[in-house]
Amino acid sequence: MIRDLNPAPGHVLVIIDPQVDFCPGGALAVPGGDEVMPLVNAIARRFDHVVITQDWHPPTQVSFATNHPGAEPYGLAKLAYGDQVLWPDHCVQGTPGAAFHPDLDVPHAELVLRKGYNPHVDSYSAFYENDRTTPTGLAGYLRERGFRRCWFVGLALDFCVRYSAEDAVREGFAAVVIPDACRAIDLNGSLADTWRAFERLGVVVVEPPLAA
Ligand code: VGL
Ligand code: ZN
Repeated sequence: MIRDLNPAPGHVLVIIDPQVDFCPGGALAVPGGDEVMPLVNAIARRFDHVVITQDWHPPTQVSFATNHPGAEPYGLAKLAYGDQVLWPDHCVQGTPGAAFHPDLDVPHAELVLRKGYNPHVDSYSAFYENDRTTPTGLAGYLRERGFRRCWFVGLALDFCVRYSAEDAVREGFAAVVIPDACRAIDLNGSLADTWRAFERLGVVVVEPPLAA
């Protein structure tokens, strides 16, 4: 029911990785990534509670192709925890590319959650690192605050937004994704896989404008 999709008590907006490096001109540019900022800002104004995640890698991060001699970005590495896509160096801690995009305007965000700081394990999801077992602490934070439904916007739809929404459902939250306020990388069918995963897990996909 549409009315249930409107932000309400117990709802939190989670803005995923709205960072310079994921926008055109950045180190891991998502096509159109900068275009989402005005809509993200407008959606955020409707929420009393907002959390922002920040991809925050050390230069030694295992998902950087530069840390695998001879490897190319966008290839795969077989790591102890499974296959890991290798990325261009991006969102390195303290660098301009790791900063939030200058058009992001969400002063009332209550938590900035950094992820991907473990050199040995990447972290797409806001809830679990890519070993799928190391928690970031977000589930406990959201539960302790009494939130029941997480709404997701940001970058990239088929990586960090996808895994965050899936893990939200696994952690017992209702999950809603607003694709208009997301952009995708679309690597080897990852976007089609994302829609299938959302369907399978019961992640709700909505288009704005939300009902008044
Ligand atoms: C992301 C690839 C690597 C994302 C982060 O935010 O979707 N993708 N690091
Ligand atoms: Zn990253």
